[in-house]
Amino acid sequence: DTGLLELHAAAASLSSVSRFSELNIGQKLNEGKTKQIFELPDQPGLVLVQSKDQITAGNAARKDQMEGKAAIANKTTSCVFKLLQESGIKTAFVKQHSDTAFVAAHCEMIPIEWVCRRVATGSFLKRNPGVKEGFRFSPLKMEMFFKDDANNDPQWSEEQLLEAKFSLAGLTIGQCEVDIMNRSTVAIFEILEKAWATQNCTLVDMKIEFGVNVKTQEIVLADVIDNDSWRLWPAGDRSQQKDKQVYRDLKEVTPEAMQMVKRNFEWVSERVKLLLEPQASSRVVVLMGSTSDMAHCEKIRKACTSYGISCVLRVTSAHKGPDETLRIKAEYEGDGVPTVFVAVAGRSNGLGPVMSGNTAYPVINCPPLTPDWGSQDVWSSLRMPSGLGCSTIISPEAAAQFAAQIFGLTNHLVWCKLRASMLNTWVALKLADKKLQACSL
Ligand SMILES: Nc1ncnc2c1ncn2[C@@H]1O[C@H](COP(=O)(O)OP(=O)(O)O)[C@@H](O)[C@H]1O
Ligand SMILES: *[C@@H]1O[C@H](CO)[C@@H](O)[C@H](O)[C@H]1NC(C)=O
Ligand SMILES: *[C@@H]1O[C@H](CO)[C@@H](O)[C@H](O)[C@H]1NC(C)=O
Ligand SMILES: *[C@@H]1O[C@H](CO)[C@@H](O)[C@H](O)[C@H]1NC(C)=O
Ligand SMILES: CC(=O)N[C@H]1CO[C@H](CO)[C@@H](O)[C@@H]1O
Ligand SMILES: [Mg+2]
Repeated sequence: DTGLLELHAAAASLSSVSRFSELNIGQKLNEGKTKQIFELPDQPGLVLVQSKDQITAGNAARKDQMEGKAAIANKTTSCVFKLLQESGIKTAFVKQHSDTAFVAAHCEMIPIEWVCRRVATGSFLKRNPGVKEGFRFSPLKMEMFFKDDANNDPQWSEEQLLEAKFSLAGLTIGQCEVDIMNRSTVAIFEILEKAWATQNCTLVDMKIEFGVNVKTQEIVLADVIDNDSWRLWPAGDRSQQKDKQVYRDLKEVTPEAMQMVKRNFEWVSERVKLLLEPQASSRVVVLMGSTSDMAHCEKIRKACTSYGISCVLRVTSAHKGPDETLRIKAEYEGDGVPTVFVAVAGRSNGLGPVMSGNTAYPVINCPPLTPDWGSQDVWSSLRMPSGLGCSTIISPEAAAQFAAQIFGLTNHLVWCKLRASMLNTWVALKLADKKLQACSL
């Protein structure tokens, strides 16, 4: 019976905490339907997020214990947060602590569930009669719900959120903060959607929560992303759904049915690990005409590394050693690793055009232009004989970014970094403007 099961779960989570006893766990700060939050006295600004072995639907009207659910949720959350973190999204997640708990930045939570949808299903259909299941939203459909169990989490408009004037960790939630959360939700969805696509799985919709980091006052993705947070349809097929809907749809909660739900959860938590694995290799080969261009090339390499792309530097001159240039080209064409060549040649750039005329791989000219002759020299990278498709990018960082965009078409990890970087740039502009406005008042 449930009482006994709850006891069981409590014992299980206790033992998993004690096995990792190096952490000094302080008092309980908060407890909700699915997790408990503990203070960490030795690590100010951080908390322990402990999952409970309990599954709820219809706002806890249905409550069943599912042994092992906490562990599965933990694995899902830590993999998803790792993917987002490595992509460059700001999250509260710090590190895994045990099977069922992780360490996170202490946040004051903004009591809003942000929902993002690619495909219409579930409650959206009820609230929007006439829309058929499967309708695709491009751009993504955003909704928000005020976390208020007593009133069944009512849908809110942006205006309602603004008028609520929430103040958390000293930050008032105004237009700037709402815009940041809205934009971040879209970026997070797109990153997870791209990652799940590698597993032939459609991310149908997702709900997330943000918190204000009490130390930095930054808005970060917090709480968890686990099975309860999204709908996943393998091969875009609803009948194969691998999410909590399986549980909501159960007619009767039998042990067999709970086993099926658990197997489904396990299916996700097994696959979620694969989201972190590169599905394609990527390599940039920088060819420089002379080592005097080394500093320029190092900038390209550094930027490639930030996208997780390996980068090789070689010295060769198409004018003085064309046989060597073509031999080096063949070396990188021959091993099957997808490659983008970047040609760095000052004065007259023969290197990029010769490469471009002799390989089907993309070639980017990135000439190191000097103030004296730069405006003349650049034409040797721009004005090409017919039949050549090389591009020219002056900034070394931008050349690496363009290579990343090429690889991002097939390498989701690279794409995710580009997407997060776009969001972070947008947020930085927004915050700079907010700060300037505040100063001029
Ligand atoms: N990093 C964090 N810092 C502080 N509180 C958090 C953090 N992550 C989650 N919480 C809060 O912990 C509480 C328990 O979570 P949960 O069981 O999901 O509650 P609920 O049933 O309200 O969704 C919630 O109030 C949640 O917002
Ligand atoms: C999020 O932003 C979009 C685009 O600006 C806007 O149309 C939408 O209403 C916003 N959604 C919410 C829930 O604030
Ligand atoms: C993906 O799903 C489609 C549609 O069901 C299927 O035909 C295809 O074989 C699947 N591909 C992989 C790699 O599983
Ligand atoms: C959770 O994910 C698993 C895969 O681990 C999936 O099989 C299951 O259906 C999901 N459960 C819920 C309730 O979403
Ligand atoms: C029981 C279980 O699966 N625990 C996992 C929680 O998540 C971390 C990080 O992915 C894993 O290392 C644990 O094995
Ligand atoms: Mg919750």
